[in-house]
Amino acid sequence: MKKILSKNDNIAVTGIARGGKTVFLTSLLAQLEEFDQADFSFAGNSKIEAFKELRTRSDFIRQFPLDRYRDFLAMRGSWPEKTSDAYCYSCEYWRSDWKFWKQRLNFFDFPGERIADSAIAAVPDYRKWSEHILSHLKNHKSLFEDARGYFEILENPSAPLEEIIFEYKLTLARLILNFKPLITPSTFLLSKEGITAKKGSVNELASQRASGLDFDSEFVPLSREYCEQNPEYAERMHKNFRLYRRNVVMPLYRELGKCRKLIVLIDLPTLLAGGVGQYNDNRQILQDLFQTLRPDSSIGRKLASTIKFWQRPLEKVAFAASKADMIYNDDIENGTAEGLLRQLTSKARKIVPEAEYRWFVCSACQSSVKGEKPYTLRGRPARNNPEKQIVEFEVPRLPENWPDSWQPGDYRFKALLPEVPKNTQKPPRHINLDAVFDFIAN
Ligand SMILES: Nc1nc2c(ncn2[C@@H]2O[C@H](COP(=O)(O)OP(=O)(O)O)[C@@H](O)[C@H]2O)c(=O)[nH]1
Ligand SMILES: [Mg+2]
Repeated sequence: MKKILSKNDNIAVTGIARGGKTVFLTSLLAQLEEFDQADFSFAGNSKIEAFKELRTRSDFIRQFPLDRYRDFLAMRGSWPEKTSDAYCYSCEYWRSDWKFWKQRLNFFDFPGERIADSAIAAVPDYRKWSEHILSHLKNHKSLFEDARGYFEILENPSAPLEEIIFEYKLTLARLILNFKPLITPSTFLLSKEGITAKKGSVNELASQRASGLDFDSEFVPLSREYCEQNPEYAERMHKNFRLYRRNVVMPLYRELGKCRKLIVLIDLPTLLAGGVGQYNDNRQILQDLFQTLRPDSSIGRKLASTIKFWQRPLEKVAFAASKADMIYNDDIENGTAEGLLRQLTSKARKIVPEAEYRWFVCSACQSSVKGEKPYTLRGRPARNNPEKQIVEFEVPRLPENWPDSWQPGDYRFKALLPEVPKNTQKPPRHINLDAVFDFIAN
């Protein structure tokens, strides 16, 4: 019997910027597309045939440029460049273990930083959103310290709007530099083009980044008193807020709302290298994501009333430690890496206990081999290596538990160049990608 019907799944791949989402999707899809050439085992050695890319229809979210990214990895020997903050990709194929159905997967690459905009999605009214953000900044002591200057300027009804906007951006810049999440509008941190705010002084960040869709349509939360005294400013903020909500936030949240399955990428080497601030920040983003996805949380309920698909609960979550090829093999084999992943995600998991959870340590693009000496790897360092030489280098030992405190630079992992066959028919070598797929696609 001809298989004409298809079973559909919507899967969000998420994590913070530079955590490996683009490379993960590129490699996973390459394995499916060139299944015969892949070392990829799922559902008791089932086969995939007739892989087909389908056009996705969205005016706001770009189609994932699979061929382009594959070529980047294979031909140029460099990692894919940043072009957009989010992508969609749909494909369809036959799997030998399914008799009557094709499988259709719709992937959605959702940048974790946008979770800070969940209140913009949930609260369509600009004034209510302003109240919400201001009370959040005021009621959290650690946030209030960075926002003090902003509350002061808002008390002055004759302060020009431009100064107020700049002061809000100084607050956002301070929050970024102090590793505090809730950077909203989140394009201040991660632009629509997928570019993150570079390190710099508070003033530099505030001058370089826009608080909104672009520099011509910035918005910030204003107090009720200030709005009443300056109705024309309030109107302008309202307009720019709506524009941002329509163009940046709602397309992503509508897509996220459709996903009952989630792959959350966690970049252990970067978290260890970045220090405890980065760890806390990432953990908070994760918890906010799960609060948002819970249909009966206060934010979830509001989202369900504006977005059609929000009501259905999450089914499956794969927590995947990405870039395992930067970690020493023994720390993967003895379970240390997975232990760290489990500790980091334990609270998020309890927020939505009904879903099915699994933990994986994987690498989309295995770019190292074990070195001769203990705790060394061999690969091509991405920095200070103009000839792209393969060298043996030391790798930090993973701690068994996340430490009480650690500084940026306490753990020094080496960023690598991708090691991928030039023959684009041969998908990248990977670690454990098939296990993630086996769990999430069934
Ligand atoms: N060694 C190694 N590095 C990786 C891997 N995947 C991603 N990276 C590195 O992480 C960077 C960011 O990856 P990308 O997929 O663009 O992250 P995104 O911002 O989450 O989409 C890349 O430029 C690489 O330097 C991997 O499998 N192995
Ligand atoms: Mg990306």
